[in-house]
Amino acid sequence: MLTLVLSVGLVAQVRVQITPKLLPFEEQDGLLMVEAEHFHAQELAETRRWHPLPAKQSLSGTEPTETAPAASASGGAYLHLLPDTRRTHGDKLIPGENFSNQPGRMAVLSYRVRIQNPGRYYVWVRAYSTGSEDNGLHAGLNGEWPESGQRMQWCEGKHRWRWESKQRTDANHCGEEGRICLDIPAAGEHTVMFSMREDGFRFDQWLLTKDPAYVRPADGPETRP
Ligand SMILES: [Ca+2]
Ligand SMILES: [Ca+2]
Repeated sequence: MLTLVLSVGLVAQVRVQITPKLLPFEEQDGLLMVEAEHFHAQELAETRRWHPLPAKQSLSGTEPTETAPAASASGGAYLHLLPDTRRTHGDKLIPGENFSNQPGRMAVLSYRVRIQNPGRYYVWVRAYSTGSEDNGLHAGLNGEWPESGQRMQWCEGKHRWRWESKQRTDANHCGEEGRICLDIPAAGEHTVMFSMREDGFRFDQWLLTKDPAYVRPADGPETRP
């Protein structure tokens, strides 16, 4: 295992682990940061699938031409949930096809983690959104999808990578801070999971922190796909 210490935005220093994805990612000092493209399993991906970009394989019929998000993504790669058939609010919303308000039903990613310090972890995700229909995601743990992991939402920072931890609610469709969290019951190995809410989602990294006052790292540069 190789551990690098990188400077991320305004945050002093964050540990980033480069680990073979079949081995668990290890939490240290209440923090764990993982590249989205380092998942170990993808399930329920018949209708929508996470494609690592830049992709080596051909994505016939759905191959995107965009390169700018990849250039500014951490690790030079990210996941794009394709195909994206609901690009604007005017495109038809089809639950179970281009939208899933229910977590754990479509395009489910799994990541093995090893936790030393159990308890409540706040979930942050680095995403790149260009509109209003590519900015929703669900988080879960060990095959369960608690209310506190549902409906992650991005409204600000379009056309750039942005860390966010907001939950869409009836009161605020752009999301409320401090609500997205997973309660890890015991030390040891667990599986952190993410699933589709909206197709077209671009997913670069995620992190868990025990700090409820975690300061959001700076946005990436504005780029256009
Ligand atoms: Ca979409
Ligand atoms: Ca990445």
